[in-house]
Amino acid sequence: MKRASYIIVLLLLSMPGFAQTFIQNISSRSVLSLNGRWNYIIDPYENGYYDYRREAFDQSKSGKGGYYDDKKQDDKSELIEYDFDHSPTLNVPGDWSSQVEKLELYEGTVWYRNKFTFEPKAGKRYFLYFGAVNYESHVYLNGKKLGMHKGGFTPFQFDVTSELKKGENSVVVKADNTRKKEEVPTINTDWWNYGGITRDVFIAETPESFISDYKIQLAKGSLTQIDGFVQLSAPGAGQTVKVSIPEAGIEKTVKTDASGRAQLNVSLPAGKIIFWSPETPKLYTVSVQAATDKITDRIGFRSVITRGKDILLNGKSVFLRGISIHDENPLIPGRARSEGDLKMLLSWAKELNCNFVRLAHYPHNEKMLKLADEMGLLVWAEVPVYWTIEWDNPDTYRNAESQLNTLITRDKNRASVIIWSVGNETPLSDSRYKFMSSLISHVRATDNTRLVGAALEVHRVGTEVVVDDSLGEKLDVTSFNEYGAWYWGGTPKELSKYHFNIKYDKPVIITEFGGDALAGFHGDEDTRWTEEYQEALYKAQLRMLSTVDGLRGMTPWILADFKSPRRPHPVYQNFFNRKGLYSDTGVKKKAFYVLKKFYDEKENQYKGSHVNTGK
Ligand code: GCB
Repeated sequence: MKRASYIIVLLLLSMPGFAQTFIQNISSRSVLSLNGRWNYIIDPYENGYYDYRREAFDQSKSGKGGYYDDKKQDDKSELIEYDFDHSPTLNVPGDWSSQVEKLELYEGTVWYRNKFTFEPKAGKRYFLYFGAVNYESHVYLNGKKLGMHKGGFTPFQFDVTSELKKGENSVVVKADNTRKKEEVPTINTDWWNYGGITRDVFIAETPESFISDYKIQLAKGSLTQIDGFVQLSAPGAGQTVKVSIPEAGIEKTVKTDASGRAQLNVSLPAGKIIFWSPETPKLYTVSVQAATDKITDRIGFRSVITRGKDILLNGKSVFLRGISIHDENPLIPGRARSEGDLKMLLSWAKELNCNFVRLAHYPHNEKMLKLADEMGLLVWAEVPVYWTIEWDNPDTYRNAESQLNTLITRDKNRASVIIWSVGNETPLSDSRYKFMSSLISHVRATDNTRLVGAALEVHRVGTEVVVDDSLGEKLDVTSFNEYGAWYWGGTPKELSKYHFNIKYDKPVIITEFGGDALAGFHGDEDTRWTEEYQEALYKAQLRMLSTVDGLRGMTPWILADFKSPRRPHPVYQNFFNRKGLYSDTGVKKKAFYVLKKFYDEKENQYKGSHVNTGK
């Protein structure tokens, strides 16, 4: 981000009503976890937020009266109609939909309360951090409003240094997962609207003046130069920052400018660095040190660019053997809660012989990206600009850009991330073109070291399948979803008559194809919902896609069955989208082995590949 806009964002974020920007790699700081059982109150009429005239308590003169006061009776005649202490509890992190039967389909407000004891230290600053709350959250500490945040999948935090008390503290969150037309995502999606505090909550400690952000990555297309910056919380020119990577013998001292930012350029010692790749996911311990603060991270170094129809990873042509993944553990079923859940999903992708995952359709847990770094999986990361959102609404645009910005800010040091995606299956129109073009420009201005993609749609002209979306000109890859033999094109055996016509000289990534199969339901290849239909569909798709000139990757839909209210068929779906290669009990379906075989072959074909090999 340019310096001026960085300062404007910081100013904006420090205004009341906005959650503040977060601190890079905050979980590696000294933290007090607030995960555990939180008391909750279901509040469909938002009684704890509005009075009977529907005036918000927290906008009133006294600011009192809401559930966030977490009040107890002062005397026995006092009327108080809520009581967190005697209310039931929910696990945090964890969506409410999967924990309490009556909340499975609930969309509205739930209040959460957690009490904790604390001993603030002099000279330290404290930040209350939320990994994600779906969708709108209002956060209060000891009765005082800290701010609100929108977006169900992005982290946020508040500086609580002056609000924290020695002894007992009470944090209250109003979480509201009401779907709204103007929001991102909008009301219509194909996934469960899991509500609540779905990711970690903690209090992080920093020195008074601290390292707030840094980017330490190879320069665009370079294998010899690290480029980046370190941002300190305190403005002021001439502050010293030292960046070291001991294992690579790198140590560099730089000075900040007036905004507290130091630019970083380091030439790599020739032959000393092992570049990160799925085959060798080498991470280096990188430490960043300022006068009063030090932070370490595990960072990999790799380059990614396109040349013609090739994707070059560290200069070599790569085929992206991918799979799409939702942030959902089908065995719960519910949002992934722990590192174990996330590891399970990525291990399943590894079993399929993937080197790539599409983390659809919104920012996944930060830990997922760290695991992908460790396990050697390339990542397509996405924001929920999904289907038909309000293209003409400036607030909707600001919201989408802010989610994208947070995603990039959070994950920019992850070698695994090679593509930022600005959306999925958005319908052609002028206003949508403008909206999405602005998002693409935003990515390019914020992080030019990755590729930009979007899951586009295709259209059919007779038996020709075309990508007639001019947004394709602005993207680095021609990436699209196509549902031949499921939503169009008849049965799998009829697919052979279709062929693709793609006008761009860019790598092609098929971001979705697939079909539903109920695990254990068998029949012939023409019978929908059988494993045999899905298996035949995968075979026919892979045959058809192998004729696409420039095919350089795919992320079929999807790793595992997932919950969706759009899927009510009582026999085959039972509110699950059944396009998973794994069932909701973790059993592999027949199509799994078809894709794995294809990936094994691709792996061999691309072994030791140099520029312009592969089809
Ligand atoms: C799509 C969407 C994805 C759906 C999938 C389906 O095109 O991108 O979110 O779940 O199709 O199963 O229909």
